[in-house]
Amino acid sequence: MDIKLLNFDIKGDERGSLIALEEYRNIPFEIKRVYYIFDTKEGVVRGKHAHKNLQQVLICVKGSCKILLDNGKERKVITLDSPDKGLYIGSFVWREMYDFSPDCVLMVLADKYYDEEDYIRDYKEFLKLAK
Ligand code: T46
Repeated sequence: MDIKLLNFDIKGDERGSLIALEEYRNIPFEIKRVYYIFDTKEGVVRGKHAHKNLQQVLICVKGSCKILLDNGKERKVITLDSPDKGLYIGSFVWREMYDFSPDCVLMVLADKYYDEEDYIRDYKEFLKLAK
């Protein structure tokens, strides 16, 4: 499955903590877009799609959530619960985000601008394309 867990260095001192994200250093691509998901309501499941050609890194900068990942052959669940953890997701990986804590802020870095044409939103279609 085209996923990878990333661990970011925390620059901490007596004032608190800081994490820096840099393209081609600790983020393995050029960063074209950043978005964040917050205020997610209880019981909500987001995502439920895959991408044809998109690399992303998901970071829970506050709170926690779970990510179900599926490449058509196997499924994994990753918990994101710390701002020093990143989840890299490549193309043709179905993802569902759920179990959001009320304070969750899920930040996502992407290597492409938003393009609705890149989404595979039908699971049966995904299974055909992921073969
Ligand atoms: C992904 C997971 C992790 C934009 O206008 N620009 C954007 O860059 C994005 C990401 C979304 N939108 C609009 C499209 C929809 O009207 O925002 C609305 C919500 O998007 P969506 O339903 O796709 O959100 P999620 O949380 O289901 O999925 C998002 C990303 O779309 C997706 O690429 O991998 O987060």
